Amino acid sequence: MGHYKSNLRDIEFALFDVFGSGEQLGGGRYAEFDTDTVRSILAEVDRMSREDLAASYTDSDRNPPVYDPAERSVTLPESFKKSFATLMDSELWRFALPEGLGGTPLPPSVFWGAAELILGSNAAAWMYASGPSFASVIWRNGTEAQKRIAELMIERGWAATMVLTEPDAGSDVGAGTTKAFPQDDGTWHIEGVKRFITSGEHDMSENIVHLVLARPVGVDGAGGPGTKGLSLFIVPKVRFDPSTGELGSRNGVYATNVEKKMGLKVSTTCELSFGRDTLSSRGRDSDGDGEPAVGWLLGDVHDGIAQMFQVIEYARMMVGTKAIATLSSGYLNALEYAKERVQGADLTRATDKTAPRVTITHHPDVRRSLMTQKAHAEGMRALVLYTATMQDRVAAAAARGETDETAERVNDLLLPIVKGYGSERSWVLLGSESLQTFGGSGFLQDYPLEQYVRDAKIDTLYEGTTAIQGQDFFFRKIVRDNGQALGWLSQQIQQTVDDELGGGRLKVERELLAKALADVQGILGTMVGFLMSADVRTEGGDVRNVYKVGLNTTRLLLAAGDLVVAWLLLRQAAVALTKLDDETSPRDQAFYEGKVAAAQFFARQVLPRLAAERAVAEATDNSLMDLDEAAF
Ligand code: ST9
Ligand code: FAD
Repeated sequence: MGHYKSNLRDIEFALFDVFGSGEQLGGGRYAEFDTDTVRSILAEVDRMSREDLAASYTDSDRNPPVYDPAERSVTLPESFKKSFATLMDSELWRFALPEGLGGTPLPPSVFWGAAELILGSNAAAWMYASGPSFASVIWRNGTEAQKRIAELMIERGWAATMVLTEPDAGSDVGAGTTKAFPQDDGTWHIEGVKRFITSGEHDMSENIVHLVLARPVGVDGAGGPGTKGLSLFIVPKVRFDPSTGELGSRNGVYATNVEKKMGLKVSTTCELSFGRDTLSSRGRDSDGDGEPAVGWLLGDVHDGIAQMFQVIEYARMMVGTKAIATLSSGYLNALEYAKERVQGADLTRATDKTAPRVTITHHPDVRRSLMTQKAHAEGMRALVLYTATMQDRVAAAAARGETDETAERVNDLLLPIVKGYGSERSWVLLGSESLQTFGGSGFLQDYPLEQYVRDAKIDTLYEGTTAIQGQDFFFRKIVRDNGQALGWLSQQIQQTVDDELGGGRLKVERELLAKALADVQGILGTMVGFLMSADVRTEGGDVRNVYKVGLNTTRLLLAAGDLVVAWLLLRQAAVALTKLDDETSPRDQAFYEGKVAAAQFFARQVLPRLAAERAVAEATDNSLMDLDEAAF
């Protein structure tokens, strides 16, 4: 048995029984997929993930990629190459491509349901498979000639990267100093050093197309300070004939280092050096040095950060899904272990030294831990899939030539929760609960948990740290949006309470949900008050009050995550209760009872903590900011 324990049953329940993803199938742009077809696709992705993709997960951690500094090349382990080839050969990536680029679009909610299976079994394979989806960004934004590059990327299976970070420009992307010099032939020469670039070098495709943010030099109206002065360039590893794709000479971009990491080791994290001067200043003299790094300006427009955010939004959804997928498998591994591990007597017979020993699932604290894991994993899965249903609405509107503004705004609002809350809760619970369930055995490499913990930590860091997600959530997704999306979502939650969803069985949970909604609104109201009091144009305004906002952005993000997860669990429980009214098989009955139990547990054990978070937020002062740094 491989490491990966999927939960296809719960994915299908959320998609088809709770969120109604099946209703859009069988007609319109999804005419070729009915629910049965989609269920069989999901079943095959599940099989492939558990068997073919999971097969190399451990081996490629123990035998990570090898970097050759002389050649500046990287060799990946054979086991991983096999998994990756299986994923690419499955052509699942076509489900995320537009039809014009050879895609067969599936509803985004179904796509992300399938994505969870791949990301839980071998997330690095998914990341190396980014070529087609990055091609679609080039296709959407590019000139006619660049659209051909997008087609070539797909035809020839080229890989791709997103290149933002520099040694002195991480969260602060706008501090980047990599430059782009215009050339007479319409191309650009890129010069600078980028850091931490995922899939920046490997030996699994003949070419890698880098999407690079750089600051144009000597161009009117472009190249100014900050993120708005950055433009996006297409920079291939190997130059090519733009009509046939036939490979030419090596371009001047090289992996000048590959990082040694805590986890996710098979995913290469590279320093990339671009351009003639950069390479010569590093004293390199092997073949290829002195070559410029030649690129093209995407769409021939200087709109780099907005274009790059099309990739980032997708990648933030991906990172949140990866984190949650790992927690789910961590929980199911822990559950299996707990059902078999015999240790200690039942607490009711603790003083009887002759009492029979029981499996640890009999111990209240282990049950508390298991239900904590289950409720979070299933609730956050619902969060991902609910967010994806907003993307379904966006796609459906686009197909009609319209826009669904509400769905766009709500999707934007939920993305930092998926990424920030999803990764924080998953990483912490994987260590504090899933690994813990194994006792000392969890610390060993005999079980996948120690690798899960190492591999999941990155999810709180890349694609914007949790702090950045919290700021994005408050300043951009709430304040700048004038609270429209949040207002809509709050109304949906309130509606669940008003409609008495779930009847008498969920009465207490609805009351707890209503209280939690008030607490989150209380935290938000307090923060908005701090923000307004920071406005120096108003009487008594003190700009330093904005610190009080910054002291609470992560708190608000996590509290909002708890609220939304509790709401979605409650909605799931209400559906489960109606199913339980009908005759069900023993297996289904256990599943539905588990859904109700998870919602009740989360509402009763997690939501009451939001009152304390609110009290902390309301008591915020600037003492921490007044403290001399020497006192830390
Ligand atoms: C990284 C990669 O970490 C990690 C993993 C890579 C994996 C790659 C593969 C993934 C895909 C695989 C797909 C495979 C599929 C295969 C299928 C197989 C079957 N939303 O607030 P301002 C824009 S990469 C939208 O002033 P500052 C917007 O244009 C590194 N847009 O920002 C805005 O203008 P306006 C990740 C947004 O103060 C402009 O930016 N690094 C958003 O200048 C300026 O906005 C990071 O994520 C948004 N939420 O800069 C950096 N926000 O306002 C984190 C901004 O006019 N740091 N824009 O609309 C930040 O995000 C900062 O907040 C900052 C601040 C840089 C944006
Ligand atoms: P810093 O920005 O220096 O942050 C340090 C700490 O300060 C963090 O806790 C952060 O939350 C906090 N902080 C910083 N600024 C603020 C602020 N304004 N307010 C509050 N707190 C703040 N980048 C790419 O471009 N492409 C990739 O493919 C890619 N892949 C990666 C893969 C790996 C394995 C890793 C480790 C990184 C990758 N990155 C990639 C870079 C990644 O996106 C950055 O590491 C991340 O954005 C954080 O930047 P930093 O590491 O410089 O940390």
